[in-house]
Amino acid sequence: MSSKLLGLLIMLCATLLVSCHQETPAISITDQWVRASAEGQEVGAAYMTITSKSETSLVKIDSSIAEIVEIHQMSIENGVMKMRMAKELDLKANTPSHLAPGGYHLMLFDLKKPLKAGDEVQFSLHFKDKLNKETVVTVNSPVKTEQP
Ligand SMILES: [Cu+2]
Repeated sequence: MSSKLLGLLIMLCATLLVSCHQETPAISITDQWVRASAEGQEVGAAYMTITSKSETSLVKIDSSIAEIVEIHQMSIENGVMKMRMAKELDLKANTPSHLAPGGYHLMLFDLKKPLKAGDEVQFSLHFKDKLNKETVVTVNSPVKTEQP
């Protein structure tokens, strides 16, 4: 094989590796949205589907619109709706976690301004895996009046 051809092959392999790596992000966020707030309302809720290629945990969330963002779980106990704070949200590999009305959601406290339909809210999601490696994923969520 000529060295020229070999060089071309190496280059081709490198290109393939790079493009392959870019196609599948380690953590992907889909179906994200934030519920529009009513006048005078100081709390809000955000929803999304999170899928990670490997086991990890959502440990912290920052937002452009709220001072504090907590992970909450809603459930019905003895006919009473309860909301409980979860310190973190554990994600299994390749298993989508649905944050949706009636279940898990992100609770936004001390809104800096009303959540108006058509606006966008930015979130920085901090994940920590078993080796304590942190990954930050930024996502823009549209504000909607009802579940899309
Ligand atoms: Cu809540």
